[in-house]
Amino acid sequence: MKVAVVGVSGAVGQEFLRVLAERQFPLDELVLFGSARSAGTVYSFRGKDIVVKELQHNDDFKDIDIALTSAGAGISKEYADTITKYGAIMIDNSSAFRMEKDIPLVVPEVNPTDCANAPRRIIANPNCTTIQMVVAINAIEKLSHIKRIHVSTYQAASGAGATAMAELEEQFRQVVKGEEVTVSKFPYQLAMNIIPQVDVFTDNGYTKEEMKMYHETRKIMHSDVEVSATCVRIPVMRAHSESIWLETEQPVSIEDARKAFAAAPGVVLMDNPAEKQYPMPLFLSGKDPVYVGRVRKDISNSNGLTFWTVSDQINKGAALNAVQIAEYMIEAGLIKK
Ligand code: 2RA
Repeated sequence: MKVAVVGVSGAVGQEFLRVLAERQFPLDELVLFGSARSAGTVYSFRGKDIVVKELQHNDDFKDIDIALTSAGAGISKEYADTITKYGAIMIDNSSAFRMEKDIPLVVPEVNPTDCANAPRRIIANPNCTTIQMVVAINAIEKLSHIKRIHVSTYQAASGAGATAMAELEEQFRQVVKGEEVTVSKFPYQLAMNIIPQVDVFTDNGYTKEEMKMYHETRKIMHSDVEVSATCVRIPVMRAHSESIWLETEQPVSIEDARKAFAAAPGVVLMDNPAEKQYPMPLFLSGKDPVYVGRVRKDISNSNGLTFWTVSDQINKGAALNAVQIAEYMIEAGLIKK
């Protein structure tokens, strides 16, 4: 099994290396691709040094079985044919193909069998906020169909990349020293602040990030669920948090909801308010699961349920989900080992 990572120098690209090694992914050879700037960089994988190759339109992907790509939508669109034309399966973390009708958008805990319908040999990895939410709400959907969701996200700096994480750290240092704060990756200073904008605004007043949660959730869940999101950037490094309110067709008891969360694949229930036990990003960065807490019935709607989730944006929100798609496809015989 020959695997390629495209965009290896980015935060998600580096997380691919960590996840592939940690999960002892069944690969015989790993090939790393990057921009002209990162070509020549050496990364170590399973004790072996691998030199980054410049991504080019050539036959470098001839013997590749799986390509994990996270280099931005433009690169994914430009290189999709070059990557897949010899038969490689491209699992793409960018937003390039997520809403294409003939490209499955997959969260393995929710809709793994969609991988079987990939005529272009491309599988799209959903947006981090969508992955986190659908892993959690899938537990409730199994109890009663979810008709409506309101979600507020509290998104870490990592979503804007490694340089954004470094900038937030620098901003905190500058604030402490009383220096002028550097602002470049975000619209405003993020340290000691929150910014109610992630990505650009669309005509309806929602941002592209918020509309991703609407469209992607409906595609993954094969559902007519109505989703209204407010996506907010907060001064946290790596893990996203989400406050989710949902309305189901039939009432769901708090006991049944908790039981469903506790049994749900990819979910850890962390819900003991009396002991101040609930998910917090500071302590859950780097972990695999989606953590769920603050589960309660909506006091204003007998079919309403509300809860809180935390999950690592770079791990389950990107690299881990993509690798789990590859693992599923191997297990299901959709990719030959
Ligand atoms: C963000 N979800 O958090 C977006 C892109 N990763 O910025």
